[in-house]
Amino acid sequence: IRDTYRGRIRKDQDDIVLGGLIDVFPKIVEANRIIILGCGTSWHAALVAEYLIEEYARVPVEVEYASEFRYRKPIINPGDVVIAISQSGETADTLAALKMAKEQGALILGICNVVGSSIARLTDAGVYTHAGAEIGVASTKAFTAQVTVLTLFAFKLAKERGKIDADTLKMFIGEMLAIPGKVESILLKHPHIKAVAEKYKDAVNALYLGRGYLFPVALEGALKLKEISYMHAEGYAAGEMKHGPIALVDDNLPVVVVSAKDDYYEKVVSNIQEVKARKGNIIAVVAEGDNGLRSMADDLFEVPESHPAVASLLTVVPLQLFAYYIALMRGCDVDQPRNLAKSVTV
Ligand code: F1P
Repeated sequence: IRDTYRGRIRKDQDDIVLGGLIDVFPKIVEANRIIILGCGTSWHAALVAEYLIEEYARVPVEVEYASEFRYRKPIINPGDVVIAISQSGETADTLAALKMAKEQGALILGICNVVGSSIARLTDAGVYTHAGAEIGVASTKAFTAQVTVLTLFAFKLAKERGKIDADTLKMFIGEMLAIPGKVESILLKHPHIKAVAEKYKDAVNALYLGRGYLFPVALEGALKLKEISYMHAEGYAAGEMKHGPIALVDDNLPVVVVSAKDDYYEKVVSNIQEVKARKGNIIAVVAEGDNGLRSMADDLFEVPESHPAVASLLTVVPLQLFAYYIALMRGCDVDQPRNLAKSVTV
C-alpha cells in the first residue's frame, strides 16, 4: 500500500496526484456514468469503488463481471467512462469487455499491476497499482492495492467535482496514510488468527456477512477461503441473510461478520443475534475497543479504528490470513491452488 501511494499524495498532503490520468481527468469529471469491470477479486475491489464514488463524487457507477458484460448487449454511451481492474492485465474476459467498450466510444481506463500488460496497452489511460509481483495465484495484496488506487481516484474525483472540500480531502488523505501502519499491526496478530483458524479448519461450509463498504470484504473473505483452502464459503450482504442463507445456520456453521463503527453497526448487531439464536458460531471482525460485539462473538479479529470509507483495507487483512492458515492446516498449496491460473487468458 505504501508503494501504491508513492508519488501520488502531494508532499504537503493536500492533494492526490494520479499521473496517468492527468490528461483525461477533465473528461472523467464530466462523465455521465462510470462502469467498472473485473473478475474475481478485482470485481470485489470494483464494488468498493462503486460505494465510494457514488457516496463522495456522486457519479452513477455500475459494476459488472467482465465475463458477463462481454457476452450480453450492454448499453455503452460515448459519455461513459469504463474502468477495467485486473491484477495480471491479461484476463481474457476483461480484455474482451474493454475492447467492446472502446469500439462503442467510451473512454477506457485500466487499473493493472503488470506494467505493459495487454489491458494496460489497450486503455486510453490508467494507473498502475505497483503492488509488486504477486507470488500466490489468489490475489491478496493486489486487492488492497486496487482498493487503494480506487480510493485515491474516488476522493480525487469528489474534490474535482466540488463534492468535498479541501479540508475533507486532507482528512481522507490522513486516514489513508495511516493504513500501512495499521495493516502492520494486524499482521502482528497472526498467532491469534492462526489459533482461530485451528478451531474452524474442519468446517464444511462458512458464511461471510458484511454491509456497506464491508459487503465486498465479506465476498472477498469467502472467495479467499474457497480459492486456497477449498472450503465451501459464501459471502452475502448481511441484509440478505434473511432472504435465504439463514436456512444454513446451525451449530456447525462458522459465520464471519465483518463490522466497523459505521452507520450499519446496529443492523450488524441484530444479524449477529439472529445467527446466535440459531446456534451459529460468530467470528467477528471488529474495530479495536468495540466491546459491544466482544460479548456476542465466539471469536474476534480486531483491527484498528478508521474512517468507514477506508475500513475495507483493514478488515480484509485478517480474513486473508484466516484463509491462509486454514489452507495450510488442510494441507493445501496456498501459492498454487488446484484448477486456478494466475492469468486467466482463455
Ligand atoms: C482475476 C482473478 C483473480 C483470482 C485468480 C484468478 O485476475 O479472478 O481475482 O484471485 O487469480 O483471476 P486479474 O484480472 O485481477 O488478474
